[in-house]
Amino acid sequence: MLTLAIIKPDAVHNGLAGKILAHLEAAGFRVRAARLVRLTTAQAEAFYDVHRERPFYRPLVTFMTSGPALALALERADAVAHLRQVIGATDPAEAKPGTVRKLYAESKERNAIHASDSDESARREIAFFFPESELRGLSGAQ
Ligand code: 3AN
Repeated sequence: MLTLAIIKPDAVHNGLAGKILAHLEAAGFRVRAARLVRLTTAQAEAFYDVHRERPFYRPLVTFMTSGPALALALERADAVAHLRQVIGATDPAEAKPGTVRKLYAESKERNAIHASDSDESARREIAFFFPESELRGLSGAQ
């Protein structure tokens, strides 16, 4: 099974990408595809389209386009649910000890990492960053 993570611009800017990736690998995830991306406004708007009506949508798009981010296709049994546990709650103040967001996030918006919230989202979000040709042969990708 695959899921998508994005190490967000705050974490990349703060030099935490390597530590977060090591954390994910130690949690049993294997990197199956990776890309450092600088999202355009149109791309960030499309990626977060479900939040279009929310008050935090515009600041979120601005933040996600503010610098490079690291998109990762990660493989593990029960990948989606497990990654959500490993990253912790959206707000680092509410995240459990030892989670990525508790350890590395600055705030509810600048919260270090994104993870897909369902298998359907994972398929859509992986396709958003990685062409099928790069994922061919990866279990769960098709
Ligand atoms: P998660 O990333 O935990 O799945 P979502 O999908 O509800 O959270 O929200 C997407 C992103 O929008 C979050 N990662 C966070 O950066 C931002 N966000 C969510 N809720 C808020 C909020 N109340 N204030 C500011 N930013 C928020």
